[in-house]
Amino acid sequence: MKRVLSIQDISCVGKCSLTVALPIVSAAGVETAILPTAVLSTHTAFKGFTFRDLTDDIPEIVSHWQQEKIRFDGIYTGYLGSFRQIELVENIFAGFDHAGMLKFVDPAMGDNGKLYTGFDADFAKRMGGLCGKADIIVPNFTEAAFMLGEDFMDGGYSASDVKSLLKRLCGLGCPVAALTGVALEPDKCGVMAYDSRSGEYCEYYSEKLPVSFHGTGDVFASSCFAALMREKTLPQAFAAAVEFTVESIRRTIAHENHNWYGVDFESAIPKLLTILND
Ligand code: PXL
Repeated sequence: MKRVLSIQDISCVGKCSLTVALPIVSAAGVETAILPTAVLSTHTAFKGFTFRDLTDDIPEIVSHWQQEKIRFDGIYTGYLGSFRQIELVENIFAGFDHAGMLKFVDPAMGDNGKLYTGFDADFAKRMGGLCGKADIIVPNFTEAAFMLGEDFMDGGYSASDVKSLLKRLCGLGCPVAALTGVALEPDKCGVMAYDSRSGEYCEYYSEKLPVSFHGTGDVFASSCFAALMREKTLPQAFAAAVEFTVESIRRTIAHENHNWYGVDFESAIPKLLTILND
């Protein structure tokens, strides 16, 4: 069985980051070690959340793993809370790297043209530096714009606008960049990616639902990463992740009193497994 590491916060309530990554990647049949970077009472869209920073624990945890000669087949990072945490993640990438270890970075920092509470433009640029050390990155348009220091493309973009944005994202240094939340037609939404090694683009779209929920980026990233660890190709992984994310949103809005803070990915897990076992 493959063993991977996911580095992000624990938002105790909120269905994002590790409470999404751990169940999804584990259910996919991949051993999932975690490195929690902070413990929050909820994610940052709630008011009055608590935040316990765990940055100072990270070096000791990592050095214990190194003593134990723990090896990871992939590392998936999501929400990171500070410049120092980004630097520590870069050290972890370098310290555990070996041929074939997949470094997957979701620069989870914002959505709908805005950065989440606590982040600013300098932090986004620094996250762009981490993206340069990844094998694959999966930003949305907001994160892409802030990392590149560009204006947010709020709809009205063409396929060639997205293609050139993807090339600029690969210019950060990663061989593959995938942009999420791409909607080139009114009722379709999905992902477009560029592999700078082959010069090829790939894309996958599904139904665009007229709602927006927190945590969908984490559901997408976790399932995409899990699919890649299950040896799926990039196009297969994007298809699996888009369909799983859309199914999770569909199931959420089917409940009359659904959560506002996260999606019902749990009951969609059997669907993900069917896709992955195909
Ligand atoms: O879903 C991304 C995410 C992760 N972690 C925390 C967040 C968010 C989004 O708001 O607040 C703490």
